[in-house]
Amino acid sequence: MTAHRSRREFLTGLGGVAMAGLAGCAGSGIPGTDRSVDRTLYVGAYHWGFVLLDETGTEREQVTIDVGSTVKFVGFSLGATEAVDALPAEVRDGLLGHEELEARNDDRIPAPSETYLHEALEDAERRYPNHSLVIVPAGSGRMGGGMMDGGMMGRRGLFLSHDASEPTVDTMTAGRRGSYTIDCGNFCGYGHRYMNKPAAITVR
Ligand SMILES: [Cu+2]
Repeated sequence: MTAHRSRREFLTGLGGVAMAGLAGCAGSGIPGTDRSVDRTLYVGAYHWGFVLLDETGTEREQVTIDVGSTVKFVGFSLGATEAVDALPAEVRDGLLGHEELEARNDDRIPAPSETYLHEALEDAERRYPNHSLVIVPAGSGRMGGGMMDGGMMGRRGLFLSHDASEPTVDTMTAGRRGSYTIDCGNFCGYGHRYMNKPAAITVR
């Protein structure tokens, strides 16, 4: 298998936005710590949030990286069993189960007026099973809460399929200091607009 890994500046460019085209390449090999990069960060997506883990499998609310350093992002849907199985064991062990994730939703996301949050969740998992990973400057917001189909700056980020057989890996350089939010760029149902991790990455 050819390891066609993409490298690009991240956290630079138009208006300070961020990564990434659809070029994140599945198939770039074992998603473990890579000595050719400064950091490896693991980002798991679920309806409706992200978990961010470092190289030790510790979940982090916030990670600080040095400007100019190279970061490998390993993205995956928590529902993609094969992709999760391909993660390093310590990262897999650091992941939360479905019930814990749903409890987080209950804390963070208001129920829709017409139904229960759980019903909205099941509906979304069935009808809009996929997410994507986008990194945007913190506080930039999303126009209208929807970044589907191009969305803001025309970037959809790394696509995270619910049935991916391996994680989606992309390596980037942190080109600009600032605070960045992890966001979902693929419409994923009722809670999509709550699916973000504000100011999760600081480039110093
Ligand atoms: Cu999503």
